Amino acid sequence: MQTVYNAEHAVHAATHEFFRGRLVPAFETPARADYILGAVQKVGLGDVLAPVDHGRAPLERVHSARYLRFIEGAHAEWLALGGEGEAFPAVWPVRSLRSDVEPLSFAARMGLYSMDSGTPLTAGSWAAAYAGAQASLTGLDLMLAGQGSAYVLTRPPGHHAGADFFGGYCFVNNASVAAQAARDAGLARVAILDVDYHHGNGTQAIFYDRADVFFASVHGDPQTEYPFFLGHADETGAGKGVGFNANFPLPAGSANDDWFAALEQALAKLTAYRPELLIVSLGVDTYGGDPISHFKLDEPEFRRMGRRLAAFGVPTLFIQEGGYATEAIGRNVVAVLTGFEGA
Ligand code: SP5
Ligand code: ZN
Repeated sequence: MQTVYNAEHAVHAATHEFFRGRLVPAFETPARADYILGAVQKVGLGDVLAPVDHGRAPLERVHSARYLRFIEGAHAEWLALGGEGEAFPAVWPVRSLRSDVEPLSFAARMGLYSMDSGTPLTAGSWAAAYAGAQASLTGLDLMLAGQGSAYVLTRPPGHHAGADFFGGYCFVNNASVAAQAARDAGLARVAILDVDYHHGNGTQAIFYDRADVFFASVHGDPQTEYPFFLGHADETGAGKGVGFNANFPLPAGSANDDWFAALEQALAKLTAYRPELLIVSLGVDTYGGDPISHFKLDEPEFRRMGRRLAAFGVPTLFIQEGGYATEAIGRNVVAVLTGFEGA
């Protein structure tokens, strides 16, 4: 399996994030990708390729132009105002407040274009996220050229980012950019399977009223788990998209058999859909040793996940999302990919 590696990831390097009102060391770090790259090379997964630049247009098929412009310039604005280090939002246009008027205030625009204060905006956020989207598009090119699988090694992750907001460590929704580009390249039905511990609220929202991209997700129950406000089982799509969204929330603490039972249900939905391409939002924060998540998967289960996804029998593009047990992330990701390859 070939890997497309976003080497620009390292320019997005937050030192801190908020947790319980205090700044703690950031969980989403450059070391994550370094460990994964090391593991990919160690097992000899396959060639490691650089992204090809596809420009900004494929990002604008998913995100609003004004949102992308904001992210591109936000850190420079922050510095010009006297800010130091990373920027965090602190005020949001919740119910009864207007989000149709773009304020002049930088603090207000930070809130307009975000969903949480848990996502440090750094000097390199835009460059890293832009290059990550290019890596995803390059991975899609491999699929369109007839590869049976490919892996996009990138950070920051993407699945929490919506059409016009960042959050959950995510700025540009890589899986959504690739799915939309696949549709634009002529594929009729694309499926996104999100196996990250956290519900992929951004991806779901982007395709919620559409039948041409099916979103299925297995994740921690939003009653208790981030992102809290989306990811329930009764979210099945809207308008033309009714029946093309499927959520399988599991209680925190769930372990192997419960997780794989939910995966079977998700795959049953996707089998009926008959997608031409499967995009896997591959978070390995389902690992038992993950510091911010609460499932209990381990390396053998990641291998089993890969084997099961191979048996699904559809060309599969893996795109990296979460996973915060830094020293274990490489072997967990590679277990999925080699499980897939070996099947
Ligand atoms: C892509 C992805 O996995 N995003 C996850 C975003 C999670 N944001 C909430 C983080 C809560 C941090 N809790 C720290 C717990 C320390 N014990
Ligand atoms: Zn996650």
